[in-house]
Amino acid sequence: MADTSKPTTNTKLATWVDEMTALCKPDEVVWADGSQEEYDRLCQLMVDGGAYVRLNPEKRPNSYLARSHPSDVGRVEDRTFICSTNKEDAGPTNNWAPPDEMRRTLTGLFDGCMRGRTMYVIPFSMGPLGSPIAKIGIQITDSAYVVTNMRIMTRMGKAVLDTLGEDGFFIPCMHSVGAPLEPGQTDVAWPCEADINRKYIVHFPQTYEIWSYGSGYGGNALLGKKCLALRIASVMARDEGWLAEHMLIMGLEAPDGERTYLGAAFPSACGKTNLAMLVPPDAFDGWQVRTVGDDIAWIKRLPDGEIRAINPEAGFFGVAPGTNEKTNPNAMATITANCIFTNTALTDDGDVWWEGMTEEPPAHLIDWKGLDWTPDCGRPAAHPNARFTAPAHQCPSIDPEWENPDGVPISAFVFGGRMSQDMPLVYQAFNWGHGVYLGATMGSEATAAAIGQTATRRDPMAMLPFCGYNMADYFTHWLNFGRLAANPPRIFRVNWFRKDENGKFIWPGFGENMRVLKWVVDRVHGRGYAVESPIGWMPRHEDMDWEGLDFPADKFYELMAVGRAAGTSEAHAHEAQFDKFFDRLPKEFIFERELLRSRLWRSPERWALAHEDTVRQPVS
Ligand code: TSX
Ligand code: MN
Repeated sequence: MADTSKPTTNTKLATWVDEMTALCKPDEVVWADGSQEEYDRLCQLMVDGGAYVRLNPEKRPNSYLARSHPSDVGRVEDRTFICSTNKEDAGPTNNWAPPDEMRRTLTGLFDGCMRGRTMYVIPFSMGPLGSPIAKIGIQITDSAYVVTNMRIMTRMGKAVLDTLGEDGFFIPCMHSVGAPLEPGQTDVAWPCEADINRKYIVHFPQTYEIWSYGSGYGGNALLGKKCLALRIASVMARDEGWLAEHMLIMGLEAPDGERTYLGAAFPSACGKTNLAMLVPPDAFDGWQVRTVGDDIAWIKRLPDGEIRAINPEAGFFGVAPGTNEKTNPNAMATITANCIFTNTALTDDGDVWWEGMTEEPPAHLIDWKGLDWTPDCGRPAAHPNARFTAPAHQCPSIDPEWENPDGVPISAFVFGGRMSQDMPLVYQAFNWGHGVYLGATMGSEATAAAIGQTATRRDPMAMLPFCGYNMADYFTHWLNFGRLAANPPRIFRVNWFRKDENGKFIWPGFGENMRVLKWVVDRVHGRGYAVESPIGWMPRHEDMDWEGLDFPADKFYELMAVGRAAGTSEAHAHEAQFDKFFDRLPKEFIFERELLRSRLWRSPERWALAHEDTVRQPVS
């Protein structure tokens, strides 16, 4: 007999939901249909519960401010686990626990965890519905915050069940805030597990399963994003021969209409969303930047060897602080309506505010904790990790191809970091293997809070917190992926953050980064000039387009210089970085490191890139 109490004919799904209902013991089960009516109703529920504030519809139509519990404000990396049978398959950079032991722990935690609450079943698609690259997930959650955010961040609801059909495959994603209610117990605005050691973000890579307990925030709770689209998808990608990457996807359209797409990976605090939505300088009349995605790329190699990518998401979950009309006008336009803001401040006229939004802060605000705030009070008004959840289609720079089920063709990968010294503005890898090495050794300076000093933190391909298996195997997978590509994407390193001897940024960044991207595009199409250096192909001053910007050659070479000593110590740091992977590290990486050392060995301490005799090299 067909089970008419469920809006699905998928027996696996129906059985799983029954099992999870029996385990979690909710008061009620609701299948999310993804409708506007449902969204409005759940937002109202959150308003009534005290976690959402409806913003002034004149200022921010159909938008809400959510305030989380002050302890539940970000991803909990220490509590994130990869539970493969063998510890070595999770690798030295992931937390591992034995899967059977973890299953026992989780079963104990989830037993009765939704008492007094509603269990929502959320069918969602990562990627355009029915795309050959897309994957379907089903999230079970007891959080209406999750349902409403997932409706913006994914294709969610009834249509997904239709696509799933009777025997379609889905990734089960279990989530609970971990705060059951006793009969008669009154709820709090933002329920979550207070004890950090009882929070769990767990991935079972062999069965493609996600279990998240105790947190209601961001990547801990919106399981389609980091948990599915990166950690589990990276494992599926390894198993199926594709790539799931922590990359923005952007298209660069030349005045003649030629469009070049690239994927770019940056660690946090490098302005990835700003780059994805970049507005070119006035002098680049006729050039357009088109946004496909700002965070995640799923990249496939077609049978003919062509490389194509989709953005698996349907929205942006962007960091709000620092976003303004200068740093990212397209983001500001994207968030004018239909958004959820989490942990920003609230203005007296019912709008949102965060540090860096305006030059002058308002005279009075309600801060992210709900307290009165004035500019002199000594506390930030918004949490530094405050977010906007915004529909991607509202972005003025969204690419017309962004929902193409076959994705967009990828011509280049860009790896970046935040380096104040020694790392040039841009250079190109010699070949695929060298490029993978550049991605694997990328790093960013972070201030170690305890000592207030900056140290380079290596974050290979910006995937350190997001790779669901051993990173050494991940490097091998990357090397193999390019070998079978018909025309492997060219690989580049960039650094917008070099400082001069006075500690000032040398490069203006933001829109001016278009000049770097134009050189990248020219190189990809075999028409950009570059000279060979020990670390890769580099543009000379005359190889870049300086129209509309006074950036003299000596300043440029200060920005581009790398010396023998710095390069050699960098190579030494790579050795230390890769130590922990010992036997699984691809041997190509040893060769790349020794080649780098050899190239540096007899090179000048500081390259004179402007030298008259330098040979022009138009081959990419
Ligand atoms: O996002 C950034 N990008 C990429 C933009 C497309 N940021 C912000 C990083 C924090 C998230 C940058 N900050 C960039 C950049 O290219 N560059 C810098 C450093 C910088 C900051 C300010 C100025 C110049 C460089 N200049 C003035 O403020 C006048
Ligand atoms: Mn990210």
